[in-house]
Amino acid sequence: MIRRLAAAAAAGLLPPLLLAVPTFAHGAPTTPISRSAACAAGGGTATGTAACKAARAANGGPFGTFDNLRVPNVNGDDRKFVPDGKLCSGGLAAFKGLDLARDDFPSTTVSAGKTLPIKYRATLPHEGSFRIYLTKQGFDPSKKLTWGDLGGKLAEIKDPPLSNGSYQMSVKLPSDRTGRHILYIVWQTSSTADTYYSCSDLVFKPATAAGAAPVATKKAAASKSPAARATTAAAPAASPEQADTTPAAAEQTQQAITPVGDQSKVTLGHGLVAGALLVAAGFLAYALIGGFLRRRRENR
Ligand SMILES: [Cu+2]
Repeated sequence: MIRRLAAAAAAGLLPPLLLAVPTFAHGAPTTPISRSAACAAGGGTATGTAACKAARAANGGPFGTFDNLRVPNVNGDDRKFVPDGKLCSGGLAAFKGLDLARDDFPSTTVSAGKTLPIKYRATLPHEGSFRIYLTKQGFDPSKKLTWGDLGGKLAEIKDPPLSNGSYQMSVKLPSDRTGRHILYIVWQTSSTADTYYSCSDLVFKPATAAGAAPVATKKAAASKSPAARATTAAAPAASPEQADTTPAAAEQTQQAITPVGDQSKVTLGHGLVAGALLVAAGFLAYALIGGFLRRRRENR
């Protein structure tokens, strides 16, 4: 009888447990929009854009989830683990489409010399440090990103405040940049073995237009209705002002990404969570099999 109860409980518990597994998620920048947040599963705010379609095609298979671009046991030795030309994917096959050298990934319009706010979506928060790099002046977006393209660190920020499900940071952008660049963020966690990598495409406004608010994202336009998206695509000659979107629109696309909810309180490492789940799964399997065998015996 007890076994049967256990089996019934196990049958009821197993599906939610399995559903819980994909929430072993982690993080990626949404402001400025990262390639993974724009194109990969779960973020996917601009999957319909030509660049994201091309990235998926180049991937040759499904993307990993947007917040899961992580490499274990790097311990600060980024260049050893992430090869030149594969910086945007962290060298991971599940994200290799993000390494494409294209000048039309969803981007954020910014102003040289201004402060750039950064929101790093934390679907599962971890302790750690963010190292923030920017491509040097002269970067050629028609070539794949290499370590040599990046200048020194713009900033290193340890355990920034977490609010509304995102780590909130900011960096001062150099005043000499023009044209298209990539903001490269390395999140080396200290509460797990993982280091996260991301590319956020930036477009520096011409100097004459400087002074306006820096955060405006094309992805917001891309998240509109298919018709609106088509209009956007059909009018590439739009002025910088038209390409910009209001902060409110950018905020809406933030919210389109899976809410974090109570997980913002979770600080367990992946190993602990995975271990606990394994133990739970083992117990449930034992209970299920035990109940099954007992039922067979009773039926004889
Ligand atoms: Cu994580």
